[in-house]
Amino acid sequence: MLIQLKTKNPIASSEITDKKIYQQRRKFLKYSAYSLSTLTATSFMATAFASRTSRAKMAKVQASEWQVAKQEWTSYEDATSYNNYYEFGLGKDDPKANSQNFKPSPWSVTVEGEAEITGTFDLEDILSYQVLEERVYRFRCVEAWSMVIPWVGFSLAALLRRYQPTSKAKYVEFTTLYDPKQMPGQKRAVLDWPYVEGLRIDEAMHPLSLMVVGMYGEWLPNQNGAPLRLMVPWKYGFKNIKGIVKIRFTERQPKTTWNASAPNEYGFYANVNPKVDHPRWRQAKERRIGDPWYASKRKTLLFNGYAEEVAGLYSGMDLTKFF
Ligand SMILES: Nc1nc2c(c(=O)[nH]1)N[C@H]1C(S)=C(S)[C@@H](COP(=O)(O)O)O[C@H]1N2
Ligand SMILES: [Mo]
Repeated sequence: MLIQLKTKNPIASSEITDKKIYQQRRKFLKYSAYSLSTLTATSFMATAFASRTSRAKMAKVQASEWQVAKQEWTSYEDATSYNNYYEFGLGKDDPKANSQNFKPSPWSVTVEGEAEITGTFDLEDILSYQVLEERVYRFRCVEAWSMVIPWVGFSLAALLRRYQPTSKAKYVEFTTLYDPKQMPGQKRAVLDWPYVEGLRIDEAMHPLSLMVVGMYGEWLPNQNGAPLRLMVPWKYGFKNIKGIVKIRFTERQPKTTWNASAPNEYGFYANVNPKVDHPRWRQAKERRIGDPWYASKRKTLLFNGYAEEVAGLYSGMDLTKFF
């Protein structure tokens, strides 16, 4: 696939760095006739997901590329059954169990705030302008577990630019659907619903920031945030808001849900940093979901391994203070 190089060292191939992503992607865009990256979202839909349940068709398109480091990816089963999505319950297996009747389509997204173009747009319309690609990213939850997941999505920057943010747009805020009938977890006040997350505009515009609509070559399962969720791979998992219905450009830093609920535990930035412990546990190591019970924990990497690409966003900031 576009995001993986065939390296001699099979371990290296498991930790797909972004330089490789860029190099490989560039190559791929030039030479490939079959990649997702050459398809618009609508044709991706049409070819791969004529039926929402069809993984097989997608697998055919990608089979050869998928072999490379497949054994290093978190299994589809783990990634879709060990979830955090409090709208569907607090247990790791609640989101899958309780989201089966959730309706991810039709879906629309409202764009508000400091932008020339605002309004409510059908997701299908949004997707018709975007090029889907697959990106294999490390994913690190603040709870000290991690996964490696092949997401399918499109550049967040490309999406945001279409609305022409004004010079006052310093931040972007994202909001999850509020619908307690469909999302039973919202009947309990465990968080201040709806779930809100946000990024500084330059973080949002960074080429690694991805709007996700699929994983493992199929549409997002409901428990993983269908039909639209964020993936910012150098930040803790809770930044990656699911079920997005609103995007708002703001001048002020958005009030984000986890930060508001426990400001000393969950920062607005939430950049993965092995040296900044959570007040209740250490962050230096992580448990990779799927590793055997006897495997030792893995070292957590600064910016989740994406420091080369993103450290510049935070030059001059005290990363222990702005956590
Ligand atoms: N709306 C919403 N988005 C959310 C959450 C949530 O509870 N509600 N949980 C977050 C957390 S803590 C994590 S670790 C990731 C989990 O994503 P996954 O289940 O796809 O692995 O989603 C994030 N996005
Ligand atoms: Mo998380």
